[in-house]
Amino acid sequence: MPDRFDLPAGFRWGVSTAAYQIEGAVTEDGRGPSIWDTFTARPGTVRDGHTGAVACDHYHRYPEDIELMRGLGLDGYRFSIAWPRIQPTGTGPANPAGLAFYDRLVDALLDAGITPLPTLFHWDLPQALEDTGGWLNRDTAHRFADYTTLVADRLGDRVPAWITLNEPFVHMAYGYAFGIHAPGRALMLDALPTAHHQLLAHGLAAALLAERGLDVLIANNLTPVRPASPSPADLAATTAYDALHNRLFTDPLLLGHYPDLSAYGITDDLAGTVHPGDLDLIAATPLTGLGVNYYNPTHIAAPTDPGLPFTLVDIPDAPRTAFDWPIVPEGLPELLHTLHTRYGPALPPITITENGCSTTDPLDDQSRITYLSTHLDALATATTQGIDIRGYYTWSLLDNFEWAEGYHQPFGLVHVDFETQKRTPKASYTWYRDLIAVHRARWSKEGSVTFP
Ligand code: PNW
Repeated sequence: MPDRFDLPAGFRWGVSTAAYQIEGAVTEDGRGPSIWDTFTARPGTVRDGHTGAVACDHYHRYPEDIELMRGLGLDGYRFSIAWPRIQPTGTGPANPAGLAFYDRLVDALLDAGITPLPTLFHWDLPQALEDTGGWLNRDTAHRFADYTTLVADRLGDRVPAWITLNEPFVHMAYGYAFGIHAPGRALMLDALPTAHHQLLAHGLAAALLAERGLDVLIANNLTPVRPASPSPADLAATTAYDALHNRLFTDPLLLGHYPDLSAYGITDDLAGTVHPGDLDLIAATPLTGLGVNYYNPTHIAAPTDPGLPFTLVDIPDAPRTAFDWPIVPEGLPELLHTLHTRYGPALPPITITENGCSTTDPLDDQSRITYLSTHLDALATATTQGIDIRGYYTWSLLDNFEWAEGYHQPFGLVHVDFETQKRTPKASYTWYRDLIAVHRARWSKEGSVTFP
């Protein structure tokens, strides 16, 4: 069986973070309010009333955090740019202090030999744009294009590859359909236009990035979808869920059309939202790579309530993370095979842009090491079966603000004491550092081949 040391030569190792989860400094240097500032201020939204107001104070401590990254020997760092730092109200000229922060960050990363991989939108929409409808409003896609121009013009000389959106499915589902994330809307299937407007934003931004000679990716949280039983009703429900979670956000990019949601009993479809020419625009700029955020598979059964054409059910017998998410490493190659089969030559090279777990382990986080090593071994089986996988960015460098869970789900290779802001590398940090070094030595012509 291939294992993680068999991942290909040139494979890129990284870590991922997102602005609202680590930066803090939410009122500094002219940053405007985002929907997450508004949402976390509302009682009952986030566990124990936690907010990202301070988070890991990365805005001030980024040099220390880059030293931690340098210590890992990373190839790349995936972070996100806070739109409300660049345009405090989501429109108009750039806030110079906001651009300057990311300028410093990028230069410090390059000095450390780490390639910056920014995500333009990781859920922290400027509140002023939410006030005009957020992603329900088609105009937000055009505002995103303006924002992209401002950032790409400033950083594009040093940043080769860009991720447009993080997990548009989760933003639609949690933010607009169920209301458990900002902006806290509970529209159920009426949230569907936010899918199209996010994809339109991707298409507009992708063209602007490509015009500047920059590589374009998107980070989708894709899940292998399995029927709870072989019954026709469970199978039909599985196909419906797969269409809504996976294909809705990938078919338009790679095939140029939406899945036919009405065929799966999703009646509130996108007619009226999709204008002539939109699908051409969304698919026009080829993706340089597809970012895949993988956490776990999803098991689906026939619907039990009339609102949705499926029910999510537990995965029996799987071990669980501290978040109670099932641990199923073989779901990762299963997902990649499905993509390979479904999209064929239209599938661009894949980068795993997130994978990781929360654990309640102390600094000796053996359960995280087991999670990461088993997923990387599973990933290696996919690369040896002809799937082009270019890199792996673990979620996350630091324990951080885990959205509705506040600071209760530590995902970091590095422990953060949120009272003192002291960073302490966990056992998984040392393990990841050694893995990267051994993998690199194995594949470099000069290096000696050693296996632990
Ligand atoms: C991702 N789910 O979110 C996000 O991109 C990160 O910001 C986040 O910290 C990380 O995963 C860990 O949660 C997800 O329920 C949120 O399937 C929810 C799900 C998946 C990903």
